[in-house]
Amino acid sequence: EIQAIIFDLDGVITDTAKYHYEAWKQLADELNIPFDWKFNEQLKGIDRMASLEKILSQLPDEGKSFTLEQKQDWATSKNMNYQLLIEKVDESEILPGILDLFHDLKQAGIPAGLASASRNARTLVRQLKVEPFFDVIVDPTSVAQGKPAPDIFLKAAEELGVASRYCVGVEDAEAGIQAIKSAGMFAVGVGDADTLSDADYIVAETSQLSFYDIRRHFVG
Ligand code: B16
Ligand code: MG
Repeated sequence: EIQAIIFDLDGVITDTAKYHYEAWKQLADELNIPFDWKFNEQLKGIDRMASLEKILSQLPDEGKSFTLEQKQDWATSKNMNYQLLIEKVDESEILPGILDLFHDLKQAGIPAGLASASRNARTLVRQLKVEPFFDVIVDPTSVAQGKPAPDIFLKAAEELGVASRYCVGVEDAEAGIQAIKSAGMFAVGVGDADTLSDADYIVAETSQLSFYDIRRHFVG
């Protein structure tokens, strides 16, 4: 039986992927690095510095000549772009079906955790007014390795006091599904079935997420 559900934020609870894209695009344009939606797919679930490294690796010299300080400045600049873009996010940006799912979990007495790679996750959770639905919000700075490593999902399970095999993880990114699977959990993917083929159960959109369907498919 399912004993806990652990959620990703960006792309599952709210569509901040478009703001991350916009913020990286502004930086990439300044640096004259080609950047489009397709490339942005690779950055989903990947933390800020690792995302920057991927973008810089597009340059012929592979970004090897940049100092750490320079890279940190660029990462900060992207984050400033991002914070401006998310300033006005409110509960109207909660993705379809998510509130119903949260209410069903509450009713069923199933605790929920948040395992987002974003250092802005707490701010967003507050702006979206979904804080009361989470029993645990993992601080991504407290885990050694980002997604696709299992660390953040394992930390959420540990803080919830539930063994991995009774946990369900919900993710929109390939790196996130890998993290859930390496944590030994049941993976629910939201999005494209080809991209998320390692998931145990896939829905195309958040509106199709239902606790009862997840429970029916669950193999622990
Ligand atoms: P920040 P998630 C991830 O959040 C995003 O998918 C990814 O695009 C972003 O780079 C990462 O958070 C770090 O975000 O710069 O705000 O710390 O999908 O794990 O909720
Ligand atoms: Mg995500």
